[in-house]
Formats: sequence, C-alpha cells, structure tokens
Amino acid sequence: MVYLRAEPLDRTFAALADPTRRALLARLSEQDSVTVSELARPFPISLPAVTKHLDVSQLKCGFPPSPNTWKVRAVAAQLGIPLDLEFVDLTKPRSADYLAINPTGRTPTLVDSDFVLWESNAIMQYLANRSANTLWPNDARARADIMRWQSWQLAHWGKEACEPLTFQRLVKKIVNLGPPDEAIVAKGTEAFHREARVLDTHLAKRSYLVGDAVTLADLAVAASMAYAKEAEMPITPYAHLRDWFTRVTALPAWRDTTPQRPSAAA
Ligand SMILES: N[C@@H](CCC(=O)N[C@@H](CS)C(=O)NCC(=O)O)C(=O)O
Repeated sequence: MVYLRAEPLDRTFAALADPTRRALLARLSEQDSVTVSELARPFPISLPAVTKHLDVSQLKCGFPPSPNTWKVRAVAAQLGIPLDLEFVDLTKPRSADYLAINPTGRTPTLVDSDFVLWESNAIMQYLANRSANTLWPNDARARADIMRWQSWQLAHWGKEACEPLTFQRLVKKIVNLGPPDEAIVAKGTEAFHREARVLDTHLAKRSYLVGDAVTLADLAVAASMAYAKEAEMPITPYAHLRDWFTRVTALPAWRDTTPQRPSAAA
C-alpha cells in the first residue's frame, strides 16, 4: 500500500467554499498519514509505485489520479521519459519553496534542471519537444491544430463540462461532501452535450483529433474524461467519441499511468 502524508485532492479544495474547505483541511491535518484507499472510498484508487530514476525531470504533483497530472505522466510514458514524482501536500498551505517555483500554488510543476514550468498542457509540449515524435509533429499546422484542441480542452471541455460533473458526482462522494448540487450538474450536463457534439462530429471521419495518429491533443482531451464512468458523463449518444475514448485509453502509456486499485498496488 502506498501512503500519502495527507489528502491532496485537487479540485476538491479549489472548489470548496472557504469555511467548508477549512473544516475539511482541519479534519485531514489531524492525521499524519492516510491510505489512499481510505481517501478514495467508495471509489478506491491507489497509487502506482513511484519509480526513481537517476536521469530525471522532477514532476511535482499533488495527486496522480488528477487528470492534469495523469496526462503529463502519460506523455512521459509514451515517450519513455523518466519522471521523478514528488507529492505536494495540497491540504496545507504551499511551502515557500514550492511557491517559489510555482506562484499559483497549483500542480503539476515540472522542474528540469534550472528550468521550471507549470500548466499541464505546456509541460506536455515541453516534454514532447525533447525528441522527434508523432505526439507533437514538427509541423506548424499540426502544432497549431493540437494547441487549438488543448486550448478548447482547458477552457470549455474540462472547465465547463467534465470537471463540474467529476467534482459533483465523484470527488464529493470520495470526501464525503454531501450530495451533488443538481443545479451545477444540470449546467455541466448542458455544457457536456454542447461540447461533446463538436467532438463527436469531428471524430466522425477520423480516428484521432489531429492527423492519423495519437497526439498531445488526444491525451489532453481524453484526460478531462478520465472519470467519465464514475462521473456519469452522458456519452451514450456519441458513438464516435466513445470509440475514440476507448482507443486512447487502451494505449499502453495511458494504461501504465492509470491509478491502480488497492489490490494491484504493492
Ligand atoms: N490549468 C492548470 C490546472 C492545475 C490544477 O488545477 N491543479 C490541481 C491539481 S492537478 C491543483 O493544484 N489544485 C489545487 C488548488 O487549486 O489549490 C493545469 O492544467 O496545470
């Protein structure tokens, strides 16, 4: 079993009203350590063992099940880039050291020698720049197209559609924050259908979002839907979207970075 010092569930804390957030943090900080399965009940997630490498970039991250961390780790896995993973305790004020490298206090942050980078999509691009590869083809139009989908993912697909559903239906359950706020679920569902139609139509005649092979665009957009099942995202009407999601999540790099169930974790 892998232990964390305390519970760093990303969106949970960002999205909570202050008094609730303070109460939750106070409760959690009474414990020195909690198991991941304990945190994740009733949706048990545990972390894969963290591998240490000698030649590394450091990815400082809050919680590997978070889609923002997951998509960065999937890119690194796909490209065979070792990442030394460090946990940032999101339940406590960020340390001065962490704020010095990431003044937003959010995660993930990449530290590559004397170069520090935050924002997950920028980190994906930076990692993919290390070698020639099909995730980030060396072509101006292909890159602009990938950036278009990554921008859409951040601004609309993630923020307006997938994240509210994930928070209301999954994260709140995990940390015992009461039932979903149905008004937020309704708004998120409406946004989901609006954006899913765009994605589904785009995927009707192609297997991947840009070009003929998987790119950073697919990993970024799929990451927002990482918990589609648990968050009951309404994907049934979108056959092309569903087929594409199955293709992307079957990639070894995606599977290898998937948070494991407790039974599978040592
Ligand atoms: N746009 C940012 C979002 C980063 C983000 O929200 N990270 C989460 C965890 S992965 C976090 O640090 N949440 C804690 C907080 O907002 O205080 C990115 O893509 O990197």
